Amino acid sequence: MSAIQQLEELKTTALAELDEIADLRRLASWRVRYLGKKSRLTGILRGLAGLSLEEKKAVGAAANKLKLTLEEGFEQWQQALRDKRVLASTEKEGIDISLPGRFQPAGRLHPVTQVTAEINDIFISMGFEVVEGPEVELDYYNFEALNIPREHPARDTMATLWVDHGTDGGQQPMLLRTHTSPMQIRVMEKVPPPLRIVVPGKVYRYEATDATHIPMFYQIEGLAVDKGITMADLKGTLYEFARRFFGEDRRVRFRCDYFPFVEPGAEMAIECAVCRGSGCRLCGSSGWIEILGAGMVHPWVLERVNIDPEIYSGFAFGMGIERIPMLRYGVDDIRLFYGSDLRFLRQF
Ligand code: 2U9
Repeated sequence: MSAIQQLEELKTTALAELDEIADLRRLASWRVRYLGKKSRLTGILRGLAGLSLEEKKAVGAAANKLKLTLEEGFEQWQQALRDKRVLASTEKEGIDISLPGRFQPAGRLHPVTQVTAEINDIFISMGFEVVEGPEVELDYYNFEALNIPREHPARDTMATLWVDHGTDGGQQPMLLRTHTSPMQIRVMEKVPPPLRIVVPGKVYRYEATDATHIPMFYQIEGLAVDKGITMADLKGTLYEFARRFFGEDRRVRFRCDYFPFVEPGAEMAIECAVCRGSGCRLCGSSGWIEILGAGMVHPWVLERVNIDPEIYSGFAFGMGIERIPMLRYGVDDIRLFYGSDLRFLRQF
């Protein structure tokens, strides 16, 4: 029998046998028998060396073709047997694999978290570092060190939530911070200038709740202290922030304001996106929306943390965070952010 005939016969018997196999163990021994090192096929392929060039070509091609056919047959049969085994076991266990899976909803970042990260990134790109601090604070850091002494009228406007046990072991009243500024004091006490930091975080006020007021909200404040810092640096930094966050074409307005911890103090407003300055309901017909307060750090504040105001100066700013997504997305009630209504939160 010629080698070609032998290969033909091998194909017929191997495939007929494969057809009869019903389990994976027998399939494995079939593979050894027909494709293994000691199989007829391997023998024929090894014997090619002794054949004439003509025969080598013909037999070689036929043997390789058969090898491929058998390998494919093996793979297909193996898959079929595996599928059968899965089906049999799911049937036995009563599992319906045609049922659709349970929906796993993907989480997302809260809109206030998203906006905070965006604001942080803008200031990081301008050389600021992000720091965070305690929410339960000493009276000293929240008021005293910020030039707000006990008898100062600003204490009345800062509706404060005092912590019940009230002291840090007897001396100091404690409170929920009314702004993130106490952290800037803590940093200045420890780190010598030059300093550039932003402090995002929760702040608390004892206030009645309505569409624009809640007892806990987020703030981000910034502080830069160095030699030769001027109001021009403050304006340049905040203009750049406004351009990056609200867009190139938004006009910005600076006006004087008063805060006990800065001198001079200022407020920054952006042009109203709805009316572009002509006046509407959103901006209270002024055409401008106030977004932050700022100023040059009061020399008394610097002195208290042992930074010489004759050598160093600094600027600071602060803004409420929720107002920003409210303006951007046209949300008219701040309470929606904390109502845990997923129909609202999923939109961001
Ligand atoms: C230090 C010195 C100065 C931070 C400042 C404001 C002005 C301000 C308000 C905006 C809306 C708070 O969320 S809000 O109610 N903040 O207007 N914040 S200057 O000045 C500082 C901070 C720390 C040591």
